[in-house]
Amino acid sequence: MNTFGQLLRVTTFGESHGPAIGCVLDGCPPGIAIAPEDFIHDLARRATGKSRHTSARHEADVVEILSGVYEGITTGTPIALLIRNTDQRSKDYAKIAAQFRPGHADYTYWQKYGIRDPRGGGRSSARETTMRVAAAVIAKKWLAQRGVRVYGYLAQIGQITPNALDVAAIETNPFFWPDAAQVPELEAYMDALRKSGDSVGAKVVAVADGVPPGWGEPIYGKLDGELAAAMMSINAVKGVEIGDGFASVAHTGSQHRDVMTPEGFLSNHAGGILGGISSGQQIRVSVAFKPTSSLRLPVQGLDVDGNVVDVITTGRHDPCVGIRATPICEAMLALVLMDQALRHRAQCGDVGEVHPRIAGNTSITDAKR
Ligand code: EPS
Repeated sequence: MNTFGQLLRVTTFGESHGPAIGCVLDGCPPGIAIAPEDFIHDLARRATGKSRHTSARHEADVVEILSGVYEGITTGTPIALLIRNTDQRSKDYAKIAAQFRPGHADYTYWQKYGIRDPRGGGRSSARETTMRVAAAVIAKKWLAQRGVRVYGYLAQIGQITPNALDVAAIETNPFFWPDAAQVPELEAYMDALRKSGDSVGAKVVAVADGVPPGWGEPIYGKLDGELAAAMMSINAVKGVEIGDGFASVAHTGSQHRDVMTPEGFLSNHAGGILGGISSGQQIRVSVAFKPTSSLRLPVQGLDVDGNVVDVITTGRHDPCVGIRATPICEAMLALVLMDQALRHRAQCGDVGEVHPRIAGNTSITDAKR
């Protein structure tokens, strides 16, 4: 399955070392201004080779708009985007072409299909996430026109957590870290980790401000359910939480409920979603990334014939895939929100329109925002 979404349908294609990667965004409304330059900022935020803390592969990630845009405006027809791969080094994968990297999708792809493209991980490579970010540039633009702002930050690397949540700091460092004072500590940690040849996990938080109440379809199209599936579809993701997530287990009901006042909600344990529908509060999704499985540290493993072998991965791998994942989580949040907004509009009327049975405007947001 390489497609997700209902009214806004995203299909991606391509392999890490194939000639190109691409996507088709179907169902996008007409009238959105889109130029090739619009993709540059977010694609660069996600790209490899931007700091010593990520993979050294250098891809230009130039977007070609193949269809769906006329004179710089979306026409309502399928939008096809293409990015040519230019910096593949497939010989790095020659040794492991017939081996399974422990912790990697090599093994399950082989078991399922009996064939796999081993070059750069083929379809299982994080290279594919480029196209999600590209597609979401359009979604973010559409959402912004409706007052919705999507952003994210890194909330943990290994054992290190932010001491502060300073939104202004996020884009000032290569980690998307919300506390600038901790950047030297992160750099020292990542330098030592990279030299050791090991990798580490991370947590990303993606948020959306300005989402009106009403987006999300109970029961099988819940906003939180679709966000969980969308985040889980990102490479290396092992956990997703909405709002307080697993911490809610230790709460009592009286602690956890978000009290409503005429001035707004007094807390946001729910992460902006009640019963699968947006409440008008900030949407907050946390995403757990496992440590990169491609390591140059040798490990005992198996080859495709069942022989015990020493597996050593060469190539240009990220010591922490989570570092580049903030724009990817933002992208999935934006694409799911836009799809849900279009579905809400289809069933209930215009975005932001108040249902006629609702007396006055009772919608409230976070009191403390
Ligand atoms: C990746 C392995 C590396 C990364 C790649 C993701 O590929 P290669 O060995 O070919 O350099 O560079 O990331 C990207 C190219 C990208 O654009 O994100 C993997 O195994 O997931």
